[in-house]
Amino acid sequence: MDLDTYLQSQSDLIEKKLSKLVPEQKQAHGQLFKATRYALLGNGKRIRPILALATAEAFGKRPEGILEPVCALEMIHTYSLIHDDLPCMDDDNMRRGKPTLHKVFPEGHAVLTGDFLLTYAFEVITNTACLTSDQKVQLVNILAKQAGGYSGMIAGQVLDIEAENKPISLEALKQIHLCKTGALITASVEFGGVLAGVTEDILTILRRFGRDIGLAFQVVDDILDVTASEEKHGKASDTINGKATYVSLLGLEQAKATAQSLYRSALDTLKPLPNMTILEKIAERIVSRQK
Ligand code: GRG
Repeated sequence: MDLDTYLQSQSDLIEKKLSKLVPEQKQAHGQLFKATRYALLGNGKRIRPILALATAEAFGKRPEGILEPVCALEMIHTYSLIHDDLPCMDDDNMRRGKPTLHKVFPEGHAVLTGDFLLTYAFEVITNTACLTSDQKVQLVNILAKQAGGYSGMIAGQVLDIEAENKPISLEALKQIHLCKTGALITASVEFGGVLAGVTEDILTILRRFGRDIGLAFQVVDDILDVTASEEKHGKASDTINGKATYVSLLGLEQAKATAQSLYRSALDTLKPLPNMTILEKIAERIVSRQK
């Protein structure tokens, strides 16, 4: 199967499961599910759950039965986008090619939809029938840590806000990117490993791979910020928001070289493991993508 067909088929599985987890007909909660479906369904690349499924599959675990926990990654990611777009943060008008949630629903609903997705993600993991209690605890721990506040996504967001409109070193920007974007991508690869029941040694390798592709993902996002149109990228430019990027610090060519170097490092990390073709191809797509 070629990569595009693979990505589409995994994305379809994820979309279907997300829709089932937040069903349309559930009307007992005011507009909560309607707002959640607006933000969650359609148009996302689903790279985090796809990475988790691909990692699990590389170790022989089929997607059936593990779709719920990988959807939890997409829920956390979508909550972060909703909150990041709010007037008190980036104040963005467009996300995933359509108006941001707070432009369509009241701002309070957008806050609460993000809160709902954050907490529901953990409920979904702990409700998954085919996981052992041990696996559930591991997944909850990974997600809490990587989405959380001392070295994860929230920490990255705080550092990002504090760095706005200030000169910043490349090392400091790398730290922000690793936390803000890299942490959840690392969690996705770790999820795949835990779901397939790999050893701690393999998890360590996967974590290193996740860190490289997570950083590469954000460096490419910085590149697309200046090279892709808003229509293609689906959101406004970070440069306009007064944020430093790899391109603003290094220039376009050097930023591209950095993404390539992270890609090569990610492939080197996987070398000791067999059957890594699909992860290698996804890593390549992360650095060559156009949106
Ligand atoms: C919790 C408020 C709060 C923020 C956390 C991750 C984050 C910090 C904010 C999201 C905003 C952002 C632009 C983060 C950088 C990561 C990134 C490139 C997000 C976009 O991810 P894609 O490209 O988006 O996977 P799709 O729409 O395809 O899912």
